[in-house]
Amino acid sequence: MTETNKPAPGMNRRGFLKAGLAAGGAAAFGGAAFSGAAGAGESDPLITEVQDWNRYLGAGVQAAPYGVPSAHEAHVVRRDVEWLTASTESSVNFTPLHALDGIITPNGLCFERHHGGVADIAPADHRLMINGLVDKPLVFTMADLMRFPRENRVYFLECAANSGMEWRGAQLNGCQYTHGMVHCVMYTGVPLKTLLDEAGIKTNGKWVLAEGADAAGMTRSIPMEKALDDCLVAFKMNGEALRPEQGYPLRLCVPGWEGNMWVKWLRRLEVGDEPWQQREETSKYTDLLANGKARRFTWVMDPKSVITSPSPQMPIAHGKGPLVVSGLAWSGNGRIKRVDVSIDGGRNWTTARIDGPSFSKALHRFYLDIDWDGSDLLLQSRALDEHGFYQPTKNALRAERGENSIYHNNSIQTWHVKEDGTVENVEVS
Ligand SMILES: Nc1nc2c(c(=O)[nH]1)N[C@H]1C(S)=C(S)[C@@H](COP(=O)(O)O)O[C@H]1N2
Ligand SMILES: [Mo]
Repeated sequence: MTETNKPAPGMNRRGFLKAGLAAGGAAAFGGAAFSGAAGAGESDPLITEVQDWNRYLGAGVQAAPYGVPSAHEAHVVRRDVEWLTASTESSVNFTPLHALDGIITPNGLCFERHHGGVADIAPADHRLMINGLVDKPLVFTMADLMRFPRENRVYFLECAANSGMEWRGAQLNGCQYTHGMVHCVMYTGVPLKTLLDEAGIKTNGKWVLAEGADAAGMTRSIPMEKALDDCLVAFKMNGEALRPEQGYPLRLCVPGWEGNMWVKWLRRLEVGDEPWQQREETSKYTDLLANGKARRFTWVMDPKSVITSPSPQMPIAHGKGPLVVSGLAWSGNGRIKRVDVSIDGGRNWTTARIDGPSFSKALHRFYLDIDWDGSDLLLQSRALDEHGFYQPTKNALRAERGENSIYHNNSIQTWHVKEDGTVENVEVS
């Protein structure tokens, strides 16, 4: 141990690790760690020579009136898979989960799923109509909506087709592609119940049809129980106006339920006595079973998790020694109670540490801090929610649902970490 990485009097272990890091303190981790910086005795020009950013003034305030990420983060972007869809207007791109931390998705990185492109609507031109089985049909302007009591809530949104390409076997090399049809933001909006109460639901009003103003005219039937429970008519995400891609100026939040129901550019809510059997709840977003019958109205997104780092786009670059294994877990039923991580393909499991806020129907961040010995790993995670529902293996899921499905794949994902630190998507079930 060199003089510099000896703990100062009163310094805790955490402070000691930090001090060791600053000094390139390999000693603290048996020599293998922190090989990026020059070792003791060598001189590091990044320390000994004055750098440009230290010599010259930087950009002034207002250089970027709406800030953008550092140019060094330019690789952290949404990405699409060209062969997946015939056009970009009815398509999807994916959240770069591998490069993010915590539980909130930055607005510019939330995956997009459109069926008819992004509608461009001036707030002054937007209307929300409530009609059907109500005492008093109503039309709200955005200005009207701003006068109702509002709430802030953090929710994940997952497309039912997330991980759909992985049903039959490992396909896409990166959690951005296998699991990136999920995002989690704080919404500000008016509870749907408040608006429905304003119109007055007739006693035979049992369903609500939500309709979008985009070229796709997305329409979905929502049972009244859910509409009156926790649905939100949102106009803000992470504090600022919804992004155009996310439904500006108004979208419906249907917490814990499949993303397709979260109608963007929300323009109409019709109250009815039965579901409307729209395209998106019959021909699409149903689950074709092995016997040829399809499950319908499979709304809740079951417990799921994925290790975001290491992962194919986030290989281990530092060799053996301390390794932060990190990932995300979520459940449409409520909070995540526990996440287990396996490094040997599901034979042995260790409970991971959940860090950060634990909100119902929101992403949860977990960590497992291990000492990697440099050997092959088969990394898996499995989530358990507060209602006792477990994330299944792929085989368990296929035994129940067959091989025809696309939607609602919440099975356990495996990453093969190789000795050189590269990572590949494999199936171990
Ligand atoms: N009006 C409208 N709403 C929509 C869609 C759409 O194409 N049009 N796509 C749905 C689907 S399939 C999903 S998964 C989510 C995606 O939301 P996002 O683009 O904010 O990620 O929006 C849903 N709401
Ligand atoms: Mo979706």
